[in-house]
Amino acid sequence: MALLQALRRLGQVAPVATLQDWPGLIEAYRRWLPVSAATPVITLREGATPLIPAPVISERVGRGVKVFLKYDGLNPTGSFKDRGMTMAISKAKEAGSEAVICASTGNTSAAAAAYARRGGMRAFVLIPDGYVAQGKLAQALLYGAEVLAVKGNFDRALAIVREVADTYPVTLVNSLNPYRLQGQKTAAFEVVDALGDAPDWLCIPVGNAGNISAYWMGFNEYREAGHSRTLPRMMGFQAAGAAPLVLGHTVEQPDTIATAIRIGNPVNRENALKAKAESNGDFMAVTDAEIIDAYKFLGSGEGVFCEPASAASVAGLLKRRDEVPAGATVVCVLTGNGLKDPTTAIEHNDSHFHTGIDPDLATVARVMGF
Ligand code: AN7
Repeated sequence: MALLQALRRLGQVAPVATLQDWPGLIEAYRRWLPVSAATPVITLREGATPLIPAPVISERVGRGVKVFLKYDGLNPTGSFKDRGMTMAISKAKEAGSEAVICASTGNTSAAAAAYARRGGMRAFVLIPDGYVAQGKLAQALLYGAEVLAVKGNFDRALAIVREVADTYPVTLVNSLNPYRLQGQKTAAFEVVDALGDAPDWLCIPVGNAGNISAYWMGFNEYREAGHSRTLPRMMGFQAAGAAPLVLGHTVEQPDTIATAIRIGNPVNRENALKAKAESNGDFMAVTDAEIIDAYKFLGSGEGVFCEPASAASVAGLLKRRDEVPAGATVVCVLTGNGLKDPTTAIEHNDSHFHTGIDPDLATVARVMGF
């Protein structure tokens, strides 16, 4: 850093922002957020994630459509949940809370644990026993959460958590907590800041429907302030086995390989329906096979490793590619990092994995095809 600063003073290096200059999203977007001088900002420098051009997916959609990936898997705990959690935990700390609780399909628990511990608070997380990807469980444990694996799905765990937070001195940090969506709306700000306007379509995976609601809030606030001229169509994609917003009713036994969105009774249903109606958007289901195809294509075609739930946004775009206007700009939100779920990656890929190779040149060259 010192060398870089010296070179800059000499005019040898352009004064571009470095990641070290990024203060985290609360400071970066302070005037858009319900914080004050009295709010202790608990941050891991989340946000400022890259908007990555996706030339191979763009080619597949065709007709001059430009596709970008909002890679929120590069947040400090590897998912978009950090955006909401820096806000929820900072506000809980401001209110004097000593413990937080959430139900989670995995990513919320990792983010809640990291931010709560950083804020000196206890974190209780309820997860559906056996249905949380390995990396997420590892994170919650390593960050020092108290993990309760319940014999039921996410919806059941959330119902219990709501009652606990109503009864005991613990702050709920699921997306029912309004500060979560406030933090998450900053992703829409970043997309507009990067593109110079809103995209034509925003494709996003939908589980509990907090993120689609937060993006819609962010796009609207930015447009009202004159930072963009337009608003995107909000295109929400659910896994076929967990698609309450597509079916129009709660799913009692949600089931999908994309465990992050294995949710049958989304709490932000009304906000999501509003986003859909106001944006002339749509909800659609994508099958597990379509999710896995998009997941593999993102990795081997674009060099981007996301978790299965995130790939639902790209699976959905590919499914509806004929409806995208020629020359349109599309942003697909990649909500979580692929490293969260190594098991699915190892089980679902088209690579050649040669095992038990004798350690000599002749064998290696032969296996390589020389
Ligand atoms: C990677 O962690 O609900 O529609 O408990 O982890 O805002 O719920 C995760 C959700 C998409 C869906 N992609 O977002 C949890 C949890 C990933 C996710 C979603 C989740 P919402």
